[in-house]
Amino acid sequence: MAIPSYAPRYALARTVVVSFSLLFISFTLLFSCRPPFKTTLSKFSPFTTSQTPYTAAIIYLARLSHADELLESLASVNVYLPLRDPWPIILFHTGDFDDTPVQDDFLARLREKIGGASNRSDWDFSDRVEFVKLDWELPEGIPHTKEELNPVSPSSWPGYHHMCAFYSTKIFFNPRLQDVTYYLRMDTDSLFLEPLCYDPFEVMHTRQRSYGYLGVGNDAPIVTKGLWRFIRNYVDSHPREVELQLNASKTWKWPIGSTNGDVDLDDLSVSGYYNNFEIVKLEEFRKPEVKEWLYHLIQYPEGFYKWRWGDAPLRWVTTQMFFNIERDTERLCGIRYYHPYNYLEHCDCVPLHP
Ligand SMILES: Nc1nc2c(ncn2[C@@H]2O[C@H](COP(=O)(O)OP(=O)(O)OP(=O)(O)O)[C@@H](O)[C@H]2O)c(=O)[nH]1
Ligand SMILES: [Mg+2]
Repeated sequence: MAIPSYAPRYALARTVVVSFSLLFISFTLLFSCRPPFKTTLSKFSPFTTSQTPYTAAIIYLARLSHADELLESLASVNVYLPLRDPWPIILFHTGDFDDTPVQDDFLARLREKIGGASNRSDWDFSDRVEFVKLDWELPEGIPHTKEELNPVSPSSWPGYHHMCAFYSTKIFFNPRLQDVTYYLRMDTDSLFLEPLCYDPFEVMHTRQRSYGYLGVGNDAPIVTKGLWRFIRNYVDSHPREVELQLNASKTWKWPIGSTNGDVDLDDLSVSGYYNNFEIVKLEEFRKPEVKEWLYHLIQYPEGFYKWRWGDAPLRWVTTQMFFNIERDTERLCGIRYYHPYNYLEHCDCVPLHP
């Protein structure tokens, strides 16, 4: 008779054990497969930005006379730059690549150099190359001969000066880049030396950066004459938009001794990014306050065409004036890169999603 008397208690115990087991399994499944809501948000929110669409391009300012070094540089892009998508490679030029036979010959040489299709893309690397012509004209308001203008760097006048004006200001408004989110600039004498362990566009996009760079140097006072005063005047006339930002910046330094006249500003160099490699989020440089500054620069053509103000210091000044350097800029580590006269401190390559 023990059996009947124990049966209900056993059934009760079994129900309790089964219920607890089911409850335990449900909780285990719930928490192991789907983390709590808060965890889900914090764990995945950094990547949600990389889900928003973006477009990118690799750009060069090219010269037929430097075709050999350009081919070397392109070959290094093909081999060492891992990109999520086969973004276009835009070769801006000023007419020397305009004829179809010239373009065809260059592309044939490129194919010969890199040996056919890239191993990372369905597209042949050379199919991604585009030629885009720029019309460079000397601006109004300055003499159009070297003798009258007397530039500080006559041997490179006017080509190099056009280049500085182009990369400092006009590039952001070039029609071909209108729908491009990020460009990566290379110069014909820029080279990647080893494979990179991440896609730099993905890093910029995921971390919501506006400017990516490798290092900072400076331009000699011989080619920055008048620039410090030009900056000072602009900042003085924009106390809220620009001066506050500069004062808050940990990286911006006004020249010491300049306010009491102890130092001649024209004897002082201006810092500059080594922007022969850079990644730019174009829309950030098209904001009204940045545009106003860039327009102010264009309105003073002597800056570029007589004093040869460079795009490197002007990129530094522009980002300092309008960006929060810690939040908006990215030092892109781990890129083994060569460009003449640049001394880059190495920092390790860390994959974006280790
Ligand atoms: N079409 C064209 N391109 C130019 C001219 N001058 C420079 N460039 C290009 O602009 C980019 C920067 O020029 P670089 O001469 O390399 O300038 P840099 O790096 O400041 O100077 P270096 O230290 O001599 O390399 C390169 O891709 C050049 O090919 C020019 O007169 N015409
Ligand atoms: Mg160069």
